[in-house]
Amino acid sequence: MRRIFLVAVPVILLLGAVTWTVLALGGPYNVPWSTVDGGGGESAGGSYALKGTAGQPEAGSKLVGGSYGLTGGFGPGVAGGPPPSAAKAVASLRTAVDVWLPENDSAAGVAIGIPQVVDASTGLPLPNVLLGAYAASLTYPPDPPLPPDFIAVLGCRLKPPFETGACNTSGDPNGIVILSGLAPQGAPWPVDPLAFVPLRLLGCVQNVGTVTLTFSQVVDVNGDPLDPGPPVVRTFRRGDAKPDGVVAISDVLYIRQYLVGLRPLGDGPGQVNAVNAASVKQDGAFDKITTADVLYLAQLLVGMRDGCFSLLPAAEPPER
Ligand SMILES: [Ca+2]
Ligand SMILES: [Ca+2]
Repeated sequence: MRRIFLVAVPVILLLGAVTWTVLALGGPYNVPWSTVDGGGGESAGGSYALKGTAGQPEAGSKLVGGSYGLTGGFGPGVAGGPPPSAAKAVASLRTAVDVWLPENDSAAGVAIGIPQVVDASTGLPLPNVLLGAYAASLTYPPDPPLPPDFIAVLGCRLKPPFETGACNTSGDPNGIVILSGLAPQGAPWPVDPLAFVPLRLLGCVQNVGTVTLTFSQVVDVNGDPLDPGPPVVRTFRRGDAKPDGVVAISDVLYIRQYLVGLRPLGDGPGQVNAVNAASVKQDGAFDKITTADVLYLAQLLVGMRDGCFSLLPAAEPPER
């Protein structure tokens, strides 16, 4: 079979994908970053084939006129794409108890936040950056199928000033909550929380459940992208109120001390992990931290409940 290959290197506007970046060297001029999409690849029909390429010859070349310059390049992921953002949004995923409206009920879960915006290179805070919008996902071990570490998401609520947005908890079988929010006037950081997601641990004390927060996009109030930073991963263990990896009498003590105001919630040293504590005994629509959690843990430790907090049959009295 005879095949004719036409290499169309110069035909940039028809087949190429070219990115132009302006080096604004002065004056109020701007050409926004953009692409002309087409791309290379092969088209075939009958005994003919056409191979196209992108506009390599122009990439990296620079046109200069007076005090202005224009540099050609490629799309994202290839050298010559948009310059990396100088600002990085630091993400947080912390455990918390929130009042759930309009039910006016409390719930234990995770608070999603951006507590800080820093220079991506130096790590120093950038106090003048105003946040404009974000998109994120929260992934967790789902049901079904039913792994021993699965976690239930019980809802989602966006918080001011990012109430305008979306919070999709429609039972994704892959265990994903999709979040997005918009603050048209801009919001100074810290914004913590952006949203609150009540969680319930349905595993047993020997299982660890993992929740991962990933910001796919964060922009400032001008629409300029910020480096969204790496994913934030949190692990949970039902009953591990003092989060040290084991369920013990100290966890009973931690919850009791929280209930009488002697110990705070939080993720730091000496603080009570709200999700681990509240999930011991599950409580209707949302899990709360109550004396029932103390009781269930104590019963587990004396052998009255199994590792999943189900009551065990009472032991037979010894024969005489
Ligand atoms: Ca513990
Ligand atoms: Ca509870």
